Amino acid sequence: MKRKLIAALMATAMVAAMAAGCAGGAGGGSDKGTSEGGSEGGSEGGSDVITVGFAQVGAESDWRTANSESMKETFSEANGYELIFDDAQQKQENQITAIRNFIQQEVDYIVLAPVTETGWDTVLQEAKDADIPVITVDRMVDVSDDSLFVSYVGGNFQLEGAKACEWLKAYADAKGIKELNIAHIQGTIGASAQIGRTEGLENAAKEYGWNIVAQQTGEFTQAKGQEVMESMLKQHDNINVVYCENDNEAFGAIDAIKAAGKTVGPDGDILVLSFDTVKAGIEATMTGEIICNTECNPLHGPRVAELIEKLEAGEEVDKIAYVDEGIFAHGTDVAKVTVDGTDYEVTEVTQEVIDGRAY
Ligand code: GYE
Repeated sequence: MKRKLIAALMATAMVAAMAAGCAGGAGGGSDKGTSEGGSEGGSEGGSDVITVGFAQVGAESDWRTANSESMKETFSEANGYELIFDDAQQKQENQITAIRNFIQQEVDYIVLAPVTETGWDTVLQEAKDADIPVITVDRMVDVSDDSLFVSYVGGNFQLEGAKACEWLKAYADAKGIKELNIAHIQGTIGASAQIGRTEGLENAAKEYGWNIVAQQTGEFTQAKGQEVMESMLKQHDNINVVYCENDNEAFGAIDAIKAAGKTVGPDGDILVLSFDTVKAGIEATMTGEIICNTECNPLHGPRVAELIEKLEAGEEVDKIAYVDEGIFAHGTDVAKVTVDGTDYEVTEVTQEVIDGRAY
């Protein structure tokens, strides 16, 4: 790919600025993006270093931390990359600014984990006009022209939601639970992970006659999950299931439930379902505090690198590359779930399972 003269000049200018004692962020940017080592160290012009601008969502959850680590580890100087990492603090406008900065810096690739799905047409057109390929990762964009991004790699959130709900249906049947009164703590509204997981629950509630007694966003954070659960418990005394759209919300919800004098788990008052299976989440699944945890794999660094390698070699890449994900539960009451004719085996969480996991 085109090695960018301006990027090299900027790197040189930045080294000069630093030598002069000006600690600083990426040139021209008003956001607080951290230039992870790369821009000062890496590209003494002329090398084959590939510059990647990564517009990350934020640092809202354990999942996100694992995801950022995976990206930083993969796009390292040692691997031949210069990574410009921008943390948007869950704000789309920050991501748009970051992308414009990446375009100015003439990066080789833009990698975008979009906070929400809509609102990307203009800035992605700017990237296209500048001839910079955009790879979307983790969450999807909803754009009128599909050529505005090269590829999507990440979870299939509709499928995740459907798997979780099929598990709940089978579990309720196995345990003879007749009535489900569900508190629904959603993710960031408009994010792919929220849209798909919510769709799964709403479809199942309609089909199986479940009551969604309350529905509110917990913004994928533990603090908000706790706050929302507290207020839902005050308003409804019949909640027997909480469907949290990620592990951190579940941690907060569990704290709120306990603080209200209620219990969680297979023999408790409330069943907690969650998504992600981060370390603390899978551990809580072993104890039953989270009864079912649908996996969402955050280790996207190597997957994006593979895409970039293919593009560098002039090869075709899949437009959508969903990651295979499992479903984990406390106990063995449900052995498998079936969605659209495909069976998914449910893994009972044991210490061995926990020890064998990569994140
Ligand atoms: O489930 C949540 C994070 O987009 C899949 O974002 C991701 C979600 C993940 O904050 O924990």
